[in-house]
Amino acid sequence: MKIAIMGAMPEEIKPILEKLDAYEKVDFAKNSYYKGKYKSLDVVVAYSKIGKVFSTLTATTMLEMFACDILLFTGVAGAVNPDLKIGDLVVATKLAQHDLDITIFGHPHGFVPGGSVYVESDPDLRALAKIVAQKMGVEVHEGIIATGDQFIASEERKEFIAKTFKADALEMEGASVAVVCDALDVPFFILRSISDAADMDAGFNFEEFVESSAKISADFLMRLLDELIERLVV
Ligand code: OS5
Repeated sequence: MKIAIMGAMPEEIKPILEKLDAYEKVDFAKNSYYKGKYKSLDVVVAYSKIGKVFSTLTATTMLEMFACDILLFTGVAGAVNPDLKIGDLVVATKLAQHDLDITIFGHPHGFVPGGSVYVESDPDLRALAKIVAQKMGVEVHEGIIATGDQFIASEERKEFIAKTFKADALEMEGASVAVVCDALDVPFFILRSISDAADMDAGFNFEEFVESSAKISADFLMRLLDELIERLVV
């Protein structure tokens, strides 16, 4: 069993790499992949760089070239749901591309023929996350994540995304990773910790909280990995 662990930025995978027992760096397609061991598990860790194109390339590489069996994504997100505060954890139930728009042909936002507006994440991994949250005594929210190639710092755009996709959080990579995993039939899990509220303060808040929120997400992901190992061994 080989697990892919992905982030988009260095900050998002740094706390993961620090917890690996050993790893080697393999360069491919202008990116670095860290092949290593975490306890009994083989893992491949990488940050893709920002956005849907780079995250698609990295997810595909991890599944096809490194032959990973499960993909786990960790990182930060902007809050859409006003109940979500900085540092809160959000597990994606399903993901959509908020900037995919061929509505002029009568299709809904986020839809292209042959695809679907939403891609659902793996229910078993979500259930495991609930067990981990309970054991840790932390609250983990489940919700819809909207993805697009834009850093959102506007109430107007945020409202559009909230209304159109019923999104709870937004970011720039999750839905593209979801499309890749769904197409290749690989179970995936997308976890984000809130770094900002996608509003006019988002730029400042993001810079202030990216590191701490990225660590909250990465630390939870490692606990999920521990739980996965227990279940795979027993
Ligand atoms: O990966 C991008 C999406 N992430 C989630 C997120 C988000 N997405 C959209 N809207 C929001 N309000 C969001 N809040 C959180 C975070 C990330 C956002 S883009 C951040 C770019 C930051 C940056 N720019 N330059 N550097 C960092 C330094 C640098 C310079 C050269 C090469 C590499 C890094």
